[in-house]
Amino acid sequence: MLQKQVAILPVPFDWGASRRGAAGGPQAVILAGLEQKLQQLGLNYSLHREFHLQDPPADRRSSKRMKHWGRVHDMSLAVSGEIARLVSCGYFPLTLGGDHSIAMGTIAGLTEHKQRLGVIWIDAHADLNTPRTSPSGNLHGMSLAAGLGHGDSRFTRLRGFSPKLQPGRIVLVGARQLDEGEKQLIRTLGVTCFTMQDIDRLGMARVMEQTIRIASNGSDGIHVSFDIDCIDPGEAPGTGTPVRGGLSYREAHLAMEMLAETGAVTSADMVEVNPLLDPSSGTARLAVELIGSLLGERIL
Ligand code: Z70
Ligand code: MN
Ligand code: MN
Ligand code: MN
Repeated sequence: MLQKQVAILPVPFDWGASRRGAAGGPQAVILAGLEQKLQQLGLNYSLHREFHLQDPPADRRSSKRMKHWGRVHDMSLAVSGEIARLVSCGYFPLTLGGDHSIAMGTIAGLTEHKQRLGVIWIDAHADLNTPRTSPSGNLHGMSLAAGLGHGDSRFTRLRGFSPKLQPGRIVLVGARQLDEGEKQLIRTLGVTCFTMQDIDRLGMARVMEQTIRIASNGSDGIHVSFDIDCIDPGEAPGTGTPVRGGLSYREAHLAMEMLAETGAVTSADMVEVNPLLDPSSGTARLAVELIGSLLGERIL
């Protein structure tokens, strides 16, 4: 069972994506019963509602290749500072997005203290674009690349250092929609990527055994960055870029349970929950359940 106190950090931000709405993710996940879940599990937690983002109504810093980069930059800096503080106080930071650009902030804050962080990126996408390769200019598709030192220096050098991550300790799980530049970066850097095809062939259990071995090899912590669009849209419709052929409910829970059993996970993001696209709030409830499994909930 998790020893540390969980610090829930809501980051209601969606300027990194093409559709609005993921900014409602933190509130949706909290309303769907996140606190009750942590209480059931007997975990100590704190909800950091006092953390507020400055988001000026007229911030025009934006370009075709990096849309709304000004807002994304200010958010990343604020999130990274708060995450660095939470880590130094000994918390397990649980960041609620928001779109996946918020991970630039969490990774920058975490790696200020952990220079050998393993990262497990569970996502239909790789988020390994750079401003040069991105077909969309959306920064939520560039967050993992930035952590690895690829992209615009305003993001790669957040908090003054780059690269923040080593490719040998990064594992992607559930990928099924990759852009050309992302495929190239995966190959040239040697990042491990378990696609949906790998999961079909090997089964989720073997994929996760290998994932955990790779991410924890010589690492000083494991960060799980969970994009809800990894799940099949039939199960999780409330997300901005649904892609068919995703993880089943059971595969996703198994992955989280196996991660919990390692006792090596030190932080997590839950991102891209968009309540506007799922009025039934089933997607937010699923996010709560999956967080429960990641934090040690067991069937028996
Ligand atoms: C595409 C891009 C993306 C999340 C979509 C999509 C990126 N590769 N990431 N949804 N979470 O625009 O870069
Ligand atoms: Mn700025
Ligand atoms: Mn993503
Ligand atoms: Mn995604």
